[in-house]
Amino acid sequence: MFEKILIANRGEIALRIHRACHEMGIQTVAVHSTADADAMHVRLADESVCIGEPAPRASYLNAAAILSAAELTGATAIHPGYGFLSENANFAEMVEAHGFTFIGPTPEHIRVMGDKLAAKALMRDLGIPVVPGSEEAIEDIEVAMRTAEDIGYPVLVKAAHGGGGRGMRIATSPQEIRSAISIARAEAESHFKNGAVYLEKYLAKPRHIEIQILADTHGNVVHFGERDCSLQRRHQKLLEEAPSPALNADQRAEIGNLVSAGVANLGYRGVGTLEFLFEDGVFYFMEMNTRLQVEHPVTEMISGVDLVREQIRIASGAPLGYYQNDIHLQGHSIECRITAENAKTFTPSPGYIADYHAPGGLGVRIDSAIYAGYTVPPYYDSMIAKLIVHGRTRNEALMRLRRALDECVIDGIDTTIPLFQSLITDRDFVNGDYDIHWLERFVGLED
Ligand code: MV4
Repeated sequence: MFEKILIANRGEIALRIHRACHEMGIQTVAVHSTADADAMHVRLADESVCIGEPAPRASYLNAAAILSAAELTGATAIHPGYGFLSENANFAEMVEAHGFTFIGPTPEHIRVMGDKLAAKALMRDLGIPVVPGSEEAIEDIEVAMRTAEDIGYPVLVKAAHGGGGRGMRIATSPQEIRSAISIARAEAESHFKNGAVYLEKYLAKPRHIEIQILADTHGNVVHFGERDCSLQRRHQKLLEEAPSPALNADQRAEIGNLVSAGVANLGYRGVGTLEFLFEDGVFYFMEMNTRLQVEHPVTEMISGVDLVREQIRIASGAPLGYYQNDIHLQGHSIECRITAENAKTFTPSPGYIADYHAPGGLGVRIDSAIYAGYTVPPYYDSMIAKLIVHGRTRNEALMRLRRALDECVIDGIDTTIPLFQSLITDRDFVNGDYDIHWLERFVGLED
């Protein structure tokens, strides 16, 4: 097992990884920008190294500085967390080339999943249902027209190397195809430096359902069921829950087993998430994330498995040590991503936190790196805390979430707590009756 791990991240996820390391008797090295000298992830780590100026490019994305910090402190493995360098295949390659262990999948698996078309082709060949669409990037408008006729309108033009909904355009008829392609291509070119686009059947009211898997280097793969991440605003998730109110046990087992079998044939290692759109009882694979995800705690709460501990064990070559039959999903978990933003306008609200009180009690978990007297810097993601609850039933989890939100004190900055307080009284939400477009409407009605 590793003696010392460098955590190449900041905020709550750096703390989350530190906690798993310390429970395993592993020393931690924090890296930080000049803006984060007083951050909790630095205070709790055994050692820390300043790696640059506040701008992410200069610090948390600075691969050379991070490798130097590992060399300097004698860390033998690097955990990238989420965001930043976590899905950068070149970084994973550099880490290994310098003799460190990258706590994550192989660079090859990261790279192929970054190419949406290649990922879809791979998954289809592994027996996983994918969204119908073009199998290659669009080169010829006539071919694109024929593909669109085959799959049926409306169709969606998507960026092959995209993400976050950029480079996406709907075409509802043949007349709209040409312009949809050129607009999507231009957007993809400017945002991803790659103008490759492809076609998919447009699903009007799906849910976003993702399956968590874990694979060791001995060929064992297990799944932990799904998370429902349909509640998003501008492609940012606000609230996630597990299990999904929309799935039954048979549907869960069926997609879970398909995914596990596919991932076993991939020869994948570590944690992974397969994202699906789910409509009218049918799953359609969209993308695979090769990192630990923000919302991983809801899966931990219903499974009792520490996913970060498992990542570290797998990276060290240890076998899983349990089978699918040993995994029992219990109760219901909900996560709220609390951000430093105005709850009505979503205007960023960085600044000084004068007072802070975290809720607690049975079934309540806070993953956060804030403290009373902390100043939220303006340079990074606005998420300041994840409030995660667990209950025996969805209703118990909802009641617990309501009282935990009411207990929470974060003074000095605006937060999105009031938005969650209003969301959890909404009838549709309480009934679990929502799709990927529901939250934008709800937020629109709020102001
Ligand atoms: C789709 C879709 C409908 N049909 N693909 C948005 C981000 C990107 N990763 C995939 N996205 C979508 N792809 C087909 N064929 C609708 C969306 C979508 C969406 C997906 C998940 C969660 C929220 C969303 C909000 C708007 C659009």
